Amino acid sequence: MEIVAPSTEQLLADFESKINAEIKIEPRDWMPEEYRQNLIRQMSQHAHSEVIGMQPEGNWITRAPSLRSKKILLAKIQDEGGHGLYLYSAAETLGVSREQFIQALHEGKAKYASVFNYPALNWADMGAIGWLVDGAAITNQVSLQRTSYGPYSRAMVKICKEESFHQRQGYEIMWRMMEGTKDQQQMAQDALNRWWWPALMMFGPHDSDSPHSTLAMKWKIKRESNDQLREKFINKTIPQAELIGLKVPDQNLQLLEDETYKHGDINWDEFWAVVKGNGPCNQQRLEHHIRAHKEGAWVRETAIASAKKHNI
Ligand code: BYC
Repeated sequence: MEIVAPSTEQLLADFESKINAEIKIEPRDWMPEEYRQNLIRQMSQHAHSEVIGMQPEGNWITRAPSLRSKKILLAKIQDEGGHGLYLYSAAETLGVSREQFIQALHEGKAKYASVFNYPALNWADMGAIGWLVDGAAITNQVSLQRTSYGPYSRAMVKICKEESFHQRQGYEIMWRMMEGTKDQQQMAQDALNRWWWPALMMFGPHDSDSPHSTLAMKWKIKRESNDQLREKFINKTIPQAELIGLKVPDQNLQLLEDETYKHGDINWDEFWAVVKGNGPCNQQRLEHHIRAHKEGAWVRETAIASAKKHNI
């Protein structure tokens, strides 16, 4: 009997019926090239965000106000490095090597979350980053646990467990500062003022200006849109701010009849400037990564030599 290879139309129909039936797409399954490319882009950017995101907090390990807070911050930052590893490994299943991902980052061809291009000025920023940045990230990542690509989805499950601890450690820092002196309360409010809008920008442009969303939603790479997730985030975060006496820096914030919030206009010019490399710390973040990568070459060489020696 002659075996006939399925046509591209048949392969696409099978792929889409799996997506519709909530069956995960796995690395060896056939997938449309656009699906693969969109995943490579999003997952590698996500991995880079985790690793570059270690920098604003890493700067504060030696200046943490107590041994307890130092240990917690150290563990949190280490987790972020781990998240980068899960995500690079998951992205490598799409046929791109780790070296290629890092090279694209260093050449400015791959992005990472815009929020990490802002400076962390004082200890209250450690609270604001954990509470708002990890809080925004977890809102997005809970949704991505249901993404259609198996390795990405499984990486998200593990990451979300750790991320919820991160969000709470940040909120605890803010809450303790709000119970402190007037100066400490002002520091907490100032950190919220500076991180609020960059955290809202983490969800990306409005749906109407998001070129990748249509396909990503159709093939369930993304399960909720940029605006839907941003709304979820503000609805859970604003009551948390109010509970400890903080005020969200949005003059046009509205509480709607259904008890949900509508935020004021986001400064998209600022967002795109930061995305294009012109934020306050873009150059510093990238230079630091390139330097650390060069200085760490001997670790990679030793690990490879050892793996070869032991036939791993
Ligand atoms: N920053 O069509 P769109 C963490 C770009 S780290 C920079 O909506 P998409 C943590 C976008 O790439 C976790 N660029 O895109 C770590 C695209 O440009 P390209 C971070 C952005 O992909 C340490 C263009 O704008 N989380 O938790 O459908 C310490 C058009 O956008 C951003 C993730 O990475 C941005 N914010 O949707 C503490 C989540 N937004 O690629 C905490 C994974 C958009 O065409 N990523 N752009 O050149 C996603 O869920 C999606 O990629 C996004 C954007 C929702 C971000």
